[in-house]
Amino acid sequence: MSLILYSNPMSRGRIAHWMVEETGAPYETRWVRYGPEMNSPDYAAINPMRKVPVIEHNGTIVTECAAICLYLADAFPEADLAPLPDQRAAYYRAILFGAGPWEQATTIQALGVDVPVDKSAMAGFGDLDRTLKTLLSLVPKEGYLAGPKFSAADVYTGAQIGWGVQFGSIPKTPEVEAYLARIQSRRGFIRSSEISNAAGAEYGPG
Ligand SMILES: N[C@@H](CCC(=O)N[C@@H](CS)C(=O)NCC(=O)O)C(=O)O
Repeated sequence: MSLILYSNPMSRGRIAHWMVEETGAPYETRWVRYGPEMNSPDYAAINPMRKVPVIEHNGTIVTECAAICLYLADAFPEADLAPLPDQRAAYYRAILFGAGPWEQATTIQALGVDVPVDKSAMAGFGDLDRTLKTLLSLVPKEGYLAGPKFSAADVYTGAQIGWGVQFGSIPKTPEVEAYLARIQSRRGFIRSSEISNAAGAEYGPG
């Protein structure tokens, strides 16, 4: 069994790193520096997007944080990171809402681009206000995004919620705060954050 994580400590790779830790499987981390290393032909052969993260599991390459989380949950069923297949409605919705509408809305906001009101029907996320309200409606009072058990949805979309609070795009309501405390007290989150924080100075954007 081989599991390799290609990441940068100052990147969305932290999501994949947390997920890898949650599987409990042994893995190797290969830090990839921004700039020439990420744009090299060798790395482009691994991910033609020239971005991190990537995982390589027994020779199979998976890119895209959301796909990595979904893939690892299925590849390591013993880690119990996905609901049963017939109980995955909230699980898929939470992950794909985070990867689609929420990512788009926050990217557009960070770039300072305004979607004209008469064009919001064309935008998958509609508008930021609607997307934020919908995301907040997914945050449970108790338990987790996909039900009573922690799952890959809490890694992927939970990480997005954590960053949203950190960078001010999501309000720190009591529910959000309590939810983040539940997921961020996990050993996998703490360990992956410690490893990335320690590597940040050497491999971060500088
Ligand atoms: N959709 C991708 C986004 C990955 C991404 O944008 N990664 C950034 C770091 S957070 C990156 O590698 N940027 C380097 C570059 O584009 O040169 C995912 O979810 O994995």
